[in-house]
Amino acid sequence: MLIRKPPDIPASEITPLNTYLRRRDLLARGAALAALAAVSSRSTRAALLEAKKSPFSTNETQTRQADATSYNNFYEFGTDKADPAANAGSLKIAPWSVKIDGLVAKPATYTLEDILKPVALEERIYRLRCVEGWSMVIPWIGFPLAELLARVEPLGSAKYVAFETLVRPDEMPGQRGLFQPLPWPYREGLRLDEAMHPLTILATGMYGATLPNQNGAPLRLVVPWKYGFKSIKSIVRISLVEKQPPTTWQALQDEEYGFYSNVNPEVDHPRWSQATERRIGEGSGLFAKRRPTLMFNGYGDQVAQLYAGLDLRANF
Ligand SMILES: Nc1nc2c(c(=O)[nH]1)N[C@H]1C(S)=C(S)[C@@H](COP(=O)(O)O)O[C@H]1N2
Ligand SMILES: [Mo]
Repeated sequence: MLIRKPPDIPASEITPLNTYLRRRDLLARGAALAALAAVSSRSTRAALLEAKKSPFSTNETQTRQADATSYNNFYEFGTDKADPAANAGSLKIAPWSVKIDGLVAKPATYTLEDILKPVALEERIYRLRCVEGWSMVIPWIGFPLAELLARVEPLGSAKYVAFETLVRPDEMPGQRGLFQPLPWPYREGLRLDEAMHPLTILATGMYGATLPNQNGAPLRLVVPWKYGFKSIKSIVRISLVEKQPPTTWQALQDEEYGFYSNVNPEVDHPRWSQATERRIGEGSGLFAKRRPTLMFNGYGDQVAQLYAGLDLRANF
């Protein structure tokens, strides 16, 4: 497995990642708690943070790492599934900072290192279901978004959270030239209670390593009960706002892509059914096995109460 150095962390401080990987073997052999991921700063002694296997993880078969890192949607690098893996190497992910602004008591621009210093990383094995009708099971490494939001102290007037990916045409071929598939920056949004839900994470890694650029390095959202496009990659700005923020896919086609975009087998996309899905790695073409798509992608026990009283056909 290729282990890349997390951005901005000197090699001398990276040893604990190896510890983490060694302990992952223990986990595989059945040890209850183990995994260790490390984030440390240059100035303070290396802090070792316990990355436990989350109780929120699914025990379904994981998608092959090679598939999860070569079949991607990241339109900043092109619209074909193979484009992000081919082109995302040009993205410079260090240094990286995220501006958190809007309706918060403590707006801040955090470096990636600032963001990671106090958090305990966890491995979360989540399904990712794309609106196009395919799904994967990916072992993410990350931490609840709620922990970061708490640090900036959202004001009572904050009702939604808006996210933006960076605009950097020099490094992102999909952002230059005549044909640009989307308006930039790529934007997404969540209601504040969705953003604060314990299943909503910011991921910094997958498969025991830092995130490959094509999967949204160095920091991306993962919201497992919503279609994949809500899980915005390579985030540079998070804004707490009062009104429902515009999102990229809604701006492009609001008949087809709603704000909520909860995985819902009962609400079809106008051009295709959402009742079933193809699990990547389980055959293709004529031999593709299709699985039933589950309401809220199978996370209904945890999230259905967020939508009590909301008409999910009108609010798709
Ligand atoms: N910035 C940005 N984020 C994005 C996208 C994108 O084009 N740009 N595509 C989305 C879509 S449609 C999906 S299905 C997931 C795919 O994540 P993965 O490539 O890690 O599987 O990323 C989402 N996040
Ligand atoms: Mo998607």
